[in-house]
Amino acid sequence: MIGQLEDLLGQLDELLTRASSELETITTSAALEAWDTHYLGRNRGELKNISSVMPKLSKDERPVVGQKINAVKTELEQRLTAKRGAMQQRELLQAMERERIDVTLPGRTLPAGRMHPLSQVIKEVTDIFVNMGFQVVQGPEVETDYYNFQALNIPVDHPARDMQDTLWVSPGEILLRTQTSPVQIRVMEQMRPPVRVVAPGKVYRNEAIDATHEAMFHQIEGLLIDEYCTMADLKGCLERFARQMFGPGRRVRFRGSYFPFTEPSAEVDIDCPFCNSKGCRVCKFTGWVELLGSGMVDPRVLRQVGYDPAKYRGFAFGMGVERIALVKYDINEIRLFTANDLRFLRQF
Ligand code: 2NM
Repeated sequence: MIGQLEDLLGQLDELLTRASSELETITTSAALEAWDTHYLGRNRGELKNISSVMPKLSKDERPVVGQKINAVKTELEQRLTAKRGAMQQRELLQAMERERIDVTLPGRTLPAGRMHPLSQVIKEVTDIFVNMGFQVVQGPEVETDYYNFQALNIPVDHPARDMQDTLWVSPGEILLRTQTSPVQIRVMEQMRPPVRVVAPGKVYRNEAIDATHEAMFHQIEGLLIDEYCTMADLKGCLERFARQMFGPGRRVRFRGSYFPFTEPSAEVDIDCPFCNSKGCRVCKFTGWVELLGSGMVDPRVLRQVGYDPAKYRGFAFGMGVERIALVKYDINEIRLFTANDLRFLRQF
């Protein structure tokens, strides 16, 4: 039937025209996929619906309609592919425009942290001793009575125990170390001479807190043990430390003192770096500033750790880190170190 054939071919032409012009108006990918399903869908697509009449056609008509269907299908598929490409290209350009970065804008400065002034002082001090051959050691902050007192020749009834107002964890047994010397005892127990160590760390005392005293502060203690070691070695070593830390021109004074763990003992002063000994607040008008305590390790301490005092001798020293920092930076309030006020910390 010629009429039916022409009708079918007409429908296919109309479909091509309508689908093509609708495709032109599409702007979203959702609409594009809907269009694809509507016209080219395998299930109920318009083209598929028209194809369903094929079995009813005659042998001669079938190839004519078949070719036409294929031509329309190919044409629509090509247009769809082209449209997809164009839309993807447009979306890419839009995304690039949206995400454009102005590389000429100035960068944002990242906030930079810095070392705490006490950490700086600890590093400076330990570096000086490391350069003289000492190694840095650490130990527990919670100690036993033995390591903190007894091994250091401070017996149970010794007045130093009252002086040092200990913070006890379990009274008479466990305590917060009042100095870093227990670290040195542990080191001597574990190694044979020669020994050259510095032990920086936190120490604790049951103090009345004021501008120059806190319950927690930092100490650096040092210890050298060898077969031949005299007071002259102690003086040379500590004089060298004082001048590297506070300037090559510093005068260094050794003043006789007393510690239970050293004999003889000496305190080391430097001429006041703020007034050159003319007298000021830092040196309390004495011209001298106290730097550290020191002495030749008492033979009783050596014997306690199993060293033969007839063969070995050594010197030891200890300094308060906060004290050194207060002098070095001319600060009059120790609590600033733990207040975490950035206006203070940023000055170092
Ligand atoms: C000081 C002063 C003098 C000292 C002694 C020892 C040890 F463990 F070897 F006996 N360590 N630290 C010492 C000596 C500490 O601080 C003012």
